[in-house]
Amino acid sequence: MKRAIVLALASVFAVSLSLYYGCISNEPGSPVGVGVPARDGAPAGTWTVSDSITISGREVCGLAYDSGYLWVTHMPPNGDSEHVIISKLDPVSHQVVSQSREFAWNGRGICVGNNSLWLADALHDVIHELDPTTFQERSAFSTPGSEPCGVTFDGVALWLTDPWYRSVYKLDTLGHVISSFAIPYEYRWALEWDGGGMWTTSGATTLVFYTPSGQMTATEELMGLPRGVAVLDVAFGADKLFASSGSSMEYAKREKIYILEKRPSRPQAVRICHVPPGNPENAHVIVISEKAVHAHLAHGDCFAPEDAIPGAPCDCAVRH
Ligand SMILES: [Ca+2]
Repeated sequence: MKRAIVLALASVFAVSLSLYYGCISNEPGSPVGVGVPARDGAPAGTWTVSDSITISGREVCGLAYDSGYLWVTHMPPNGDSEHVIISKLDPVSHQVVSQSREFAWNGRGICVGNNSLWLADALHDVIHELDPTTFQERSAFSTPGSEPCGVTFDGVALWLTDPWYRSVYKLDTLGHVISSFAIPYEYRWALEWDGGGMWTTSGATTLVFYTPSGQMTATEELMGLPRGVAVLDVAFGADKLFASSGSSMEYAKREKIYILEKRPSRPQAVRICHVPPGNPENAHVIVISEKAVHAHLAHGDCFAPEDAIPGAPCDCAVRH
């Protein structure tokens, strides 16, 4: 998947979050933009909204994807954060396959691992381990911080983001802290393992990739989300990205799971004044891929005006 380089963001969401979002009770500070290099070898592209799933009358919080199904934590509207339900959804048909009873928890992040569901409960500051078939609680342990949000599983260990404590923790499945790294107190609610590291939110519609040692190595912007949406949690699956939103003042946006697909970015066509080696009088305009620009400039070509006609004579001594 791609890691576009992005400079973020807007700041209005921070205010509306604390007022209108039940899943997140603490108010984040001003968001900080980050612009960091893309991960090596990552294909370019842009996550763009292609569809959405609605859970009527509920605010969608945590998201996880496993074996073709989406696991969703959701709450009643208007800031009620003590009545979470977990739904297992088919993201293709949008049908609910199974659903838990209501728990008196502030259910935020959710993930699947070791054949259990793990749910971050920000009311009791614990992670609950549940049977994914019966939704019976198997165990629970206290979290090291006080605002457990996103939780994800790397195949062996759990990772937990706690924006209030400004930390991401690596935990074993008994809750012992293996390691941690620092994060800013801005938007770091989401957590989703992806190969050698994890994505979290770093802005209203921006994701940032952290290595397990806490280095930010990529950012991505999520495109096409309705105005006012701030992404709460994300899940990857079936070449799609699923995103929940809780910050919008418009309730309908908080009922949605947005489905985004990666659109490959096409290289831009660039007009160049091509100077044939040894034959500068024959310089003429050509159209090339932006990827080839460097090589052309290196042998004496120059940029042509954007409206230059291909084939027309040109002169690199003239400044365009
Ligand atoms: Ca997630």
